[in-house]
Amino acid sequence: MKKFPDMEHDEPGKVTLAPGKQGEIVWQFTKAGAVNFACLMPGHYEAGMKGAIKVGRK
Ligand SMILES: [Cu+2]
Repeated sequence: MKKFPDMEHDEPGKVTLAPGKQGEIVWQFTKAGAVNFACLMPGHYEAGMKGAIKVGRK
């Protein structure tokens, strides 16, 4: 995923937090499969702020 330094995180599926703070987002998955996620702050993806979620079938 490419970086978007000026991106604002005002969408419900995204959040931007100050260091040490906590927040919450809710993602609802409607299909089975793999979902990759990552931080879009410059350099964070490269530093490992990324992950994957495996969504199983009901
Ligand atoms: Cu980050």
